Amino acid sequence: MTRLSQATLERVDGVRTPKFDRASLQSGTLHIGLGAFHRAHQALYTESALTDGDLRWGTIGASLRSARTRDALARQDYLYTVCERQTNTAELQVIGGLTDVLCATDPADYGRLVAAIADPAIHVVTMTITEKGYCQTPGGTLDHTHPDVRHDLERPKRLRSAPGIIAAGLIARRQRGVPLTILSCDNLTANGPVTRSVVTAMVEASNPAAAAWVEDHVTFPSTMVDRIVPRTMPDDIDWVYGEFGYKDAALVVCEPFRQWVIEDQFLGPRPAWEAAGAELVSDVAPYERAKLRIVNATHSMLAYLGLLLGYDFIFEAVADPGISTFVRGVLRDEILPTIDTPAGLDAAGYVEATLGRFANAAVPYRTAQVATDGSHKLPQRIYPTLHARWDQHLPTPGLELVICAWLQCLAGRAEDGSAFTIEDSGAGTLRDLVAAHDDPASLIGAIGRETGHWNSLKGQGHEELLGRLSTGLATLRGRGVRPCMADLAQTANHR
Ligand code: CS2
Repeated sequence: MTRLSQATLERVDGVRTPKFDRASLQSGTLHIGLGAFHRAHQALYTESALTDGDLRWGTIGASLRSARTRDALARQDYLYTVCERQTNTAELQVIGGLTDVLCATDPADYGRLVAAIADPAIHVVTMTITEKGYCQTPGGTLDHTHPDVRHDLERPKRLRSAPGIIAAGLIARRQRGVPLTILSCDNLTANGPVTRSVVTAMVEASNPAAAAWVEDHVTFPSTMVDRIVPRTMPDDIDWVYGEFGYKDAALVVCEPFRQWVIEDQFLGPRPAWEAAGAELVSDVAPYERAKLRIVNATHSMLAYLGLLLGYDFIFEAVADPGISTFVRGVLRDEILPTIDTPAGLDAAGYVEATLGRFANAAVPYRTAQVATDGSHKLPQRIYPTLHARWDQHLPTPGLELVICAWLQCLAGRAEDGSAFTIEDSGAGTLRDLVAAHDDPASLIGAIGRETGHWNSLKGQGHEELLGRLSTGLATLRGRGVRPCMADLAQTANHR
C-alpha cells in the first residue's frame, strides 16, 4: 500500500499537490492544537500564500496532549490531504505547509515548542484548542481553580495548559524583543480578549515585569472561523485509498464552504490570507455573534434533540421535519431578534444556508461529536442569546427546551432506549449528578451548588429560570421530545 509521503507524492493522481519547493520553506507561523479543524481551515489559507510564492510561511504544528497526529504526520513527511466533499463531488488537495510537528507532553518536544513561541522568525501564532482549552471563568478571566492552571502555577518543569505554555514562550520572547500576534480560532465570544486575559494572567503570575512587555508587544486579534470538519473516520481513509490509490492517515474531510474573518491588528508581517478569501475587518464581533448564535447554536440544538430521538448524524436530525420546524422557529422567534447581522448579511438567507450545510450527508457529522463538551459550549452558543432576550424581558421557551435536552442527554439514553455517550470534561460530575438525582428540581439545584454551571446564566430572573428548567425537564421526561417541540411550534404560530 502506498503511504502519502514526499517520495510518493509525484505518483498521486487526480489530487492537487504542493507547487512550491518544500525544502526552501521557512517557519513563520506556529499553530497550537493541530486537530482536523485547523488542518482543513487556516492551513488552507496559509497554503495559498505558499503557492503564491511567499515561502516565509511554513507552519510548525503543535498538539498539547496526544502525540497521535504528530506521529501520523511524521510518517508522511508532514503531508496530508484535505478532501472537500459534497454529494457527487470531491476535491482533494495535499497540503505541504507543515515544516514540523510537536507534542507538548513529549519531553523532547516541550522545550522546542516554548522556543518556537520565542523565536523571532515566528510572527503569528494561531490556535484551536477548543472552548475548554482556555481554562477561563464564565467572565472570560483565568480560572485559578482549574486543575491545569493550578498545576502550572506551581512552576513545574513542564507546563500543561495552553495559557501557561504560551506565557512561558512570551516570557522567553521578551529577551528577543520581537512582537508577536496570537490569533485564537476557537468558537468563543470575544476570543481575542479572552486569550489576552488568560495568557496575561499566567505571565503576571510567573513574571510580573514581562506582563508590561506583553501589553505593548503582543496583540490578540479576534477571529471568526467557519467550516464543517468532522472527525475523520477510518472509512474516509479507505475511500481515498480506493479512489486515489494512496493511504493518508492524517486525512481531513470537510464541506466546500469556508469563512475566516480576522480583526486587523497585526504587529508584524503575516501571510496574505486575504488572497485566499479571508476578510480583514476592524470589528469581528457582529460576525462572531451571528456565527455562534446561528451556526453553532443550531448545530448544538440538532445534536441534543437528534440524540434523544436516536439520530447518529446531524444530517439525519436536520431532515426530521419535527426537529427542523422547531429549530427554524427558535431561530426566527428567539435568536434572530438578538442579532445585528454584519452589514450586507441577510439573516434569513444565512439561516437557510446553514441548514443546507448541515444537510450535507457527504460530510457526516456525528450528533455525539457536536454534543461533546456541552458544559463549555452552551455558555458560548446559547446563553448569550438568553441574556440578550432577558435584557429585553422577552421569553426563551425554545432555548430552555434545548438546555433540558442537553441535561437529558447526559443520562446517555435515547427515547427508544438505545445508549450513547457524550464526552465532556465537566460531565463526569454532571453525569454523576444526573444519576444521583431523579427529581429534576433537585438535579438543577445540585448542578448549581456542585459545579457552578448556572453561574454563567446569572442575571435577571435567575431563580425563575431554574424553576422553568426544572418543570421543563420533568415535562420532557414525561412527554418526550416530539410533543414538547410541537407544543412550542404551535404556541409560536399563535403568538
Ligand atoms: C461544531 C463546530 O463540534 C461542534 O461543536 O458545532 O465544530 C462547527 O462545526 C464549526 O464551528 C463550524 O464552523
